[in-house]
Amino acid sequence: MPPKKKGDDADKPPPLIGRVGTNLKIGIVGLPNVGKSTFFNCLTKSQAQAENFPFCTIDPNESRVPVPDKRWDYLVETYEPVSKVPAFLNVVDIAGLVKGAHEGKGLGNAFLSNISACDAVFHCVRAFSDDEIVHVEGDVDPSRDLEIIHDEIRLKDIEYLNKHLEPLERSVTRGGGDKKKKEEHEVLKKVHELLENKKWVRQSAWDAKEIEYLNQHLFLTSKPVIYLVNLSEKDYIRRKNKWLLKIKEWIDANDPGATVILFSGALEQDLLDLETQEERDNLLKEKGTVSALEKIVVTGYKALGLSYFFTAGKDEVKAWTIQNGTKAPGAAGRIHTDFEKGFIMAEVMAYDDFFEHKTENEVKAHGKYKQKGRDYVVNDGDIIFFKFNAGAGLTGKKK
Ligand SMILES: Nc1nc2c(ncn2[C@@H]2O[C@H](COP(=O)(O)OP(=O)(O)OP(=O)(O)O)[C@@H](O)[C@H]2O)c(=O)[nH]1
Ligand SMILES: [Mg+2]
Repeated sequence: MPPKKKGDDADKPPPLIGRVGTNLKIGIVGLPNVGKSTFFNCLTKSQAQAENFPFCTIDPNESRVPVPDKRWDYLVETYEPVSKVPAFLNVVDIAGLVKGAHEGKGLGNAFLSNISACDAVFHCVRAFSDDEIVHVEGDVDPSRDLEIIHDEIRLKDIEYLNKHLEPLERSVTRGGGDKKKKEEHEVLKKVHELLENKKWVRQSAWDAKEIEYLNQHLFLTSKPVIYLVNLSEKDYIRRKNKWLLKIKEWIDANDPGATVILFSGALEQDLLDLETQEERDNLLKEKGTVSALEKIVVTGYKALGLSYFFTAGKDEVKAWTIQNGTKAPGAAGRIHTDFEKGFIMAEVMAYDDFFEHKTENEVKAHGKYKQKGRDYVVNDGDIIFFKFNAGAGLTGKKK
């Protein structure tokens, strides 16, 4: 094995529960016919099939949506670059899931593997009344529906866990198994206890070593969830709905501290049908409300544990997605592997300093233009110029 290069481990972000990478996705999950595809279409300006019958969606639809950011807008205004690339949130519209799904009811287990392929969940729940729109449980009752989905996902994890825990237990109790097996066994026992107590994996504190074992399994219940409540337009505008208190009580009891965002699929659909931004702005003004989509996108992106830094110049203003905690060489590697290999330093301006002083020279004049080494943990919104050794002894600088 070649000797480890200095900094190899030191450059890695701290362990987080979940997949490593920047191409992470958030999946829209909920009962059938609650407006998931309608919401997906509004969010991503796509045209996934959305009709009034359960299980309209079978295969997942995937798209990406730019992450709105005033900082990126300002950099684009300032540099007027040839190329403008914002950060994107990858979103997947998943088939509806019903009670008993973990045992194969409804569309069976396929959708669970679709959730498994995602790294966070938008849990979409219906709180609008409309006799025309079929409800698979017969009537509208969001806290019951939240419970169904929450439970199905947990039960699926129990089923998966038992398959792995039993052989491990046999081997460890027989005195077999190395240190790693024993450690894994301890972690899986803890997972078992949590799940049996109706808790999700992410509702417990885990140390770095435990996270390594968890990440060999990627439990569905380790994924962050954002709850999206679909209201009628009227209820959304007046921020009132007869189910909201019950929803809050359910969240407080089952997922305390979770983020809940109200939206109206009907309103978002009306906005989507308009042709220009001006028309959309006028409609919102007339109704005295705002669209919930921006907040949903930004919150979803954060739930994935992602952030971004900027490169900014006349050629291009670009937001580069990184996992939170990424150090400067890893961030450089997002642009090009050579930048990581030949990393010399990162020249960094915090966005707020750039906004305050308006030009790079003024930021420098105020002593806020910093040169950072390989241990620097990149902050969300940093504007970075990387200096790297281009291999042939050349020194390069990337704007
Ligand atoms: N009144 C009302 N109807 C809605 C709303 N959102 C969606 N619908 C209607 O509900 C029906 C189902 O919408 P979809 O978006 O296909 O629902 P889904 O959750 O993707 O359904 P599946 O793919 O079957 O799981 C469609 O007829 C939509 O027009 C809403 O906010 N209000
Ligand atoms: Mg659908």
